[in-house]
Amino acid sequence: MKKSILVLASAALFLAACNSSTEQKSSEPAAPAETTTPAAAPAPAPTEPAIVTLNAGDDMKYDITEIKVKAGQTVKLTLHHTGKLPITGMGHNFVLLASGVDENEFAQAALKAKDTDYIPADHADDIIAHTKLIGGGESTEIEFTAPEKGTYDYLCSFPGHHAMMHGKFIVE
Ligand SMILES: [Cu+2]
Repeated sequence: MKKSILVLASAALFLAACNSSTEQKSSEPAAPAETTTPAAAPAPAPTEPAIVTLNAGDDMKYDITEIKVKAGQTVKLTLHHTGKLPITGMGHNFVLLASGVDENEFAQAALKAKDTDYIPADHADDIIAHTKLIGGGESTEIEFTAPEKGTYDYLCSFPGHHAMMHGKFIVE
């Protein structure tokens, strides 16, 4: 009886040893892969400017509704009015709103700012950058620095246009 217990015990020990050795083998991590990519360092602000060309015609639409740039990047944005209608009937601009600004509320305020081409002076803090208002056949260019990472709204603040003329300005 004693002998058989001993045999069992040693068998158990042997099994345990076997198990642990195979377990160790299977759980042993594979040879560490060569790390070819260096640890990610914060990217410096890009030195190349982002060139953005936005077209809008008499159909009251921007041709681009998503613009992507990098944080801190210089943005050179050109707005072309490809239509024929005059500024009084079909004026277009580009207004980039600050983070968290409600597009509808801003557009409402812009309605009352006819004297300043629908850029409401009392909402200056809501605006990161904007072009002047232009009519058919005209172009205008602005340059500004992209804000911090995030998604921002842009719109045309001419009365009645923003529902059709708006887009996302994505800073990566
Ligand atoms: Cu417009």
